[in-house]
Formats: sequence, C-alpha cells, structure tokens
Amino acid sequence: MSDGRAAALLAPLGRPRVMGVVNVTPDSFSDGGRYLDTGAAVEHGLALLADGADVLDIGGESTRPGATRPLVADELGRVVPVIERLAAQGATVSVDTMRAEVARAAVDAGAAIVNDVSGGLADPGMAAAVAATDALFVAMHWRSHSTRMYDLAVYDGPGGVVGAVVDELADRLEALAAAGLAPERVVLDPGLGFAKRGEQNWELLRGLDALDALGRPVLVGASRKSFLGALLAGPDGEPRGVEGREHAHQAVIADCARRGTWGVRVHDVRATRDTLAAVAALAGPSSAPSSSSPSSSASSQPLATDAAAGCGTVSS
Ligand code: PMM
Repeated sequence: MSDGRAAALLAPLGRPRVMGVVNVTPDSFSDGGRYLDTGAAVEHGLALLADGADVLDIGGESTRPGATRPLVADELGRVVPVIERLAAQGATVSVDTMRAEVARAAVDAGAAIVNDVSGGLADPGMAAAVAATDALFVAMHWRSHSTRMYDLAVYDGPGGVVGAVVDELADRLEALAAAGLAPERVVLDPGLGFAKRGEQNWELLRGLDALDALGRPVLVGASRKSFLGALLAGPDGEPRGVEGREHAHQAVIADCARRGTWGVRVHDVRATRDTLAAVAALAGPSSAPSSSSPSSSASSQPLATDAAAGCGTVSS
C-alpha cells in the first residue's frame, strides 16, 4: 500500500480545496431526491467539476436530524455506480459513509477519500478498512446518530464546545492510529450541525484555530446548514430557507480561506470558487489567479501564496 494519493491530496494548494456535495439520497435536508438516479447524480457531479470542484463527495445516507439509516445494500447501490462513473472520468472522488463495507467498495470503485461523519465511531471496522487502502480519511466530530444528536449537544466543560471538539478529535486520532490508520492520513472536521445547536456552531467557527493544535488539516462543512438559517431568521423568528443561506455561507468560506483551512464541503461550487478568487486577489497581486474562470484555474495551481492563505497546517 502506498500513501501517494493521500500525500498528493494533502499537498499545499494555497487555498481550501473545494469538495462539491453529491447526495444520492431521497431525504438529505437541502437536496434530497434530486440526484437519487445514477445518471442525474453523475450529471450533477460533472456540473460541479465544471464549476471548479476539486473533489466530489458522494453520499448515500442522509444525516438530517431524525433520518432513518438505509440498508447497506441500498447505500452501496446508490454510491458505487456514481463513484465508478465519475472516477472513470478523472474526478477525485470522496465517499461520505459511516460503513466500512461501503468505504471498501467505494475505494475499489475509485474513491480517493473516505469521509466518515462519525470519525470511525459508527463502525468499529472503519479504521482498519481504510488503513488497508491508500485513501485519505476525513474524521468528523460526532457524538451519535442523528436521531439522538441534539440530546448530546451539551458542552459544559471549561473549554466549552471548542475544547470538547478538540479533545474528542484528539481521542479519535489516537483510536484510529491504534487501529492502524496513521494520523498522516487523517483530515479533521469540527462537524458543524452534528450534536451542535445554533450558537455552538458559531463558537466553533470563531475558535477553529484551536484545531491546529492537533497538527492535521481541517475540513469545514457549513453549506446550507440550519445555523445559517437561524442567523438569517425573519422578524417572525422563522429561519431562512435553505436556498437563501448562500451569501452568509460565503462569508464563512472567506474566513476559512483566510485561516488556511484545507477544505470546504459545499453545495454551490461556483459561488465558493468566486469567493476564493476574491480572497486570493485581496491577498495580493502575486497570488491572483491567471484567469477569472473557475474551471480554468486548475486545482494544481495555487491561487494564493501559502503565507497569504495561512496554510501552515496543510502541509503538516
Ligand atoms: N455535513 C453533512 C454531510 N457530510 N461531511 C463532513 N466531513 N462534514 C460535514 O459537515 C458534513 C459531511 C450534512 O450535510 P448535507 O446533508 O448537505 O450533505
């Protein structure tokens, strides 16, 4: 087994990698049912690539609050054909799964990243399964399946939600290493919206630099999440709907870019690449992209210098 692919995905890029979301599910909170058909999912993935996605994250299980888990066979049937077709077209593919069996099949089908929202907690076989491949592993902060997660959104320790997330991700790194998955193959994610209530998400975003103490690259998934809807609630207190949250999300993206975040998981790739282009331009002329077209600024071309983008953790 070689770590070549994982190392290439971790090489400094000078801006966050853009992971475009392809939910092959009937019930995801923002796009459930739109890409359940293999052809529609592949087409959507290709559109996201054209918009400038560096990675496509293919998921077959919704994690929306209260969601029922699909059968393993159904999850496999949703994601594997989509991964095969997108990987065959040269896309860098990630699989969003909590199941070792799905992770193995996805890597066999061409996935380079296993994105596990449970960080390996949901399936005790996950760490060893990924360790036996050359895939990169995204370990997100998680406390339970979505049916119970809000009961567990309690962060009473002295470090609050930031301290707890750092401590629990440190535990994950240790457990993954004990199961054979080296920290060098792991990206960490604070898990916005997962066992976190509205304000706790903002606290985490404000305190994101604390994750750097763990020495691993960081992925952030804020796109369309309910804490943005709550921020933008109307005078009647009604949260802003999913489609009206993108401008606020792009402010989060700009902040992630400023602090050198390794990756951002997003639904609107074009808006994200536009924001990243503006951030790079603001960082200085030497870091400006060679063209304003997102798809022409290939993922191997830095848009900002590492120093400007603060990418110290990315190359760790
Ligand atoms: N959020 C969702 C699904 N997968 N993976 C990572 N690593 N981080 C996230 O924040 C994350 C994720 C839920 O969002 P969706 O239903 O729009 O996919």
